[in-house]
Amino acid sequence: MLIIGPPGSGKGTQAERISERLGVVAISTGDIFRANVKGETPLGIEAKKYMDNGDFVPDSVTNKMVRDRLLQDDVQDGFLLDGYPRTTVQVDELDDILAQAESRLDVVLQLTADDDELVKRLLGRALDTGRSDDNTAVIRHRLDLYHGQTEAVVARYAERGILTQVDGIGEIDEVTDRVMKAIEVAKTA
Ligand code: B4P
Repeated sequence: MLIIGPPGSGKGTQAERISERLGVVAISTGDIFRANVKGETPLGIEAKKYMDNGDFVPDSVTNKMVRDRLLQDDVQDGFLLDGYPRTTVQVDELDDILAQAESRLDVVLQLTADDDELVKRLLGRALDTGRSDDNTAVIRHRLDLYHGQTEAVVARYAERGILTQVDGIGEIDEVTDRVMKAIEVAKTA
């Protein structure tokens, strides 16, 4: 399954909980990039140039990283991708990877929240973690990219009839309850 949402909608937060409850591996492209930035690997040095400005890391780099990750043994029984695909080029790549693996997506979950709430949450996170991409100008840019590019990704999955929307506003536990119910309904559909 996939979890899609604007920055700050709770993707990473909910992905961790879904992963625990369903026993599926959660893969966050943002986390992989951040681990590489921290380790100062060649991938991290490349990704940092984009992440600090709130830009997407180029599709060529991101696609290769996801392809390599999805070939590993621990995802053969299923996975939850958090933060990928974010562009329609990435949707095409994922289609290709899944076709090769003779696999398919069961559920695409979209977490929704309004921009003002998202800015508030991310500025709150900046105080706790000091993430370099959590400042007002960069957050606004990340939101623009979501509306300009990732909403087209959401539309593609809606056309395929596998999109499930969940309201991301409310207490974290409350959102988790909604998410788990939505997955249950989608699985039996
Ligand atoms: P991500 O790591 O995906 O960052 P994000 O969009 O901010 O989401 P995250 O998962 O961290 O936050 P969440 O909403 O859970 O990406 C970072 C960067 O990596 C991108 O900008 C880009 O440069 C690059 N990148 C990643 N994937 C890419 C791709 N496919 N292609 C190209 N580039 C890519 O939570 C945010 C905060 O809200 C947390 O502090 C949390 O505690 C809080 N929160 C969560 N739920 C809440 C709730 N219900 N109420 C109140 N607060 C809540």
